[in-house]
Amino acid sequence: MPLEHDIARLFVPDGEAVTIVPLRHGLINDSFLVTTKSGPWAVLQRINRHVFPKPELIMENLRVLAAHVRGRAVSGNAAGDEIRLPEILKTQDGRDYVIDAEGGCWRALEYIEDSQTIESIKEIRQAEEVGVALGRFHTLIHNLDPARLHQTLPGFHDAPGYFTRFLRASARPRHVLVERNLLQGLSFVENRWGLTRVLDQARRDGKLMIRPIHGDTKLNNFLFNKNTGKAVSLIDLDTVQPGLIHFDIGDCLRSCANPAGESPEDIASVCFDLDIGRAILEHYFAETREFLTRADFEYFYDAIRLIPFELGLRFLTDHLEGDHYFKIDHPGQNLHRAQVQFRLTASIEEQEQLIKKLITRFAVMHSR
Ligand code: GN1
Ligand code: MG
Repeated sequence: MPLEHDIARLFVPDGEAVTIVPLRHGLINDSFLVTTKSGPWAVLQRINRHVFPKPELIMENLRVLAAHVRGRAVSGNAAGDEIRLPEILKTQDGRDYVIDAEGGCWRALEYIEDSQTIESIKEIRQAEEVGVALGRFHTLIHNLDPARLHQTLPGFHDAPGYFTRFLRASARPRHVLVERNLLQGLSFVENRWGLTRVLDQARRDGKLMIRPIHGDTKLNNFLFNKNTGKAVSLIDLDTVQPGLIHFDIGDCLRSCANPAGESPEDIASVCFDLDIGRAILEHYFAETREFLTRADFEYFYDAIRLIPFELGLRFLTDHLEGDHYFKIDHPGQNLHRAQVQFRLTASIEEQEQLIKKLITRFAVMHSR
C-alpha cells in the first residue's frame, strides 16, 4: 500500500473509507486529494525536505497566521473575511504534522468545499477575482508583525542571491555549453543582471518595507467557488514569510497574465496580456488602499518585470546544476521553462510604457 494511504489514515476520522488521488500541479511538494465518503475532505502534502529543510517552521507560521486571522474576525476588523484560509487538520492523536520513517514531513489542510483551481484565465472576471483575493489576503495580513514569522525558505525571492548562484553554475568553459537555447538563455540573463538589484536596493534604502507575504501567488493557488466563480481562498501557504508584497504582485501577474502557461510547446505563444494585468491590478488596488504607499507604486513595474525574469533565472540555474530543485519529467524541461519566463519578461519589456502608465494612473487614484 502506498505510503500516502498509511499517512492519510492517521488524519481521517476512524472508519472513514478514503480515496487518495495525486494532484499534479506543484513543482516542489507532493500533494494528494483525500476524499471520504462524504466528499473531498483534505489535501495531504509531503513537504519537500530538500527545499524546506525545517518544515516545522512552516507549521509554526501557519499557526501564527491562523491566530492572526481569527483575531481580526473577533475584533470585527475583518476586511479580508471573505477570503478563507484552509485550516490545518490534526491527526487523530492531535498532531498537526507527521514525520514518516524516511523523514518525510506530512500535513493535511482542509479542503474548501465547492472549490476548484483553474489553469488559465479565460474571462476577465476571473482576473478581477484574483485581484480582489490577493488584495484581501494582503489586507488581512498587512498588520501582522513580520518578525513573528519565520523565514521558511531562506534566500527565496532573493534575486541578487539567485544571480550569484547562476554565475557559479554557468562558470564553466563555454565550449561545454554548445546548445543554442542555452547560450541564448545565458546572454538574456547577462544583459539584465542589474534588474536583480532594483527591489533589494529599494528595500535597503528604506523605500520598500518588509511585510508578511504569501510568496507563491500563481494562478493555481487561488481557489474559485465552482458555482459562483468567486475567488474564495488562497492556498499553498508554505512560503508565507517576511518579504516584499511586490514579489506577490509580480508573481501573480507573471502567472495569470500569461495565458499560454508555464509549459507551452510553442514559446512564441507566450505573452503578457495587458487586459488581464489591468483587471488584476485595478481590483487589487481597490482592496489595498488602506496601506499602500506612494513608494510602493514606484516599484510595481520593476516587480512585474523582475519576477518572471527571476523565475527564469532559477529554472536556468537548476538546469545547469542538474535539476535538483524543480521536479522534471524529462531532461531539458527546466531550460524550456526558463525560455518561457524569459519570453514573458521580453513581452513585459515591450509593453513597458503601457504598464507604467497604468500603474501611474492607479497611483494617483489610490496611494497615500
Ligand atoms: C514552485 O511547487 P509550486 O508550484 O507551488 C516554486 C515557485 C515558482 C513555481 C513555478 C517554494 O511552486 O516559486 O514560482 O514553482 N516554489 C518554491 O511554477 O520554490
Ligand atoms: Mg508553492
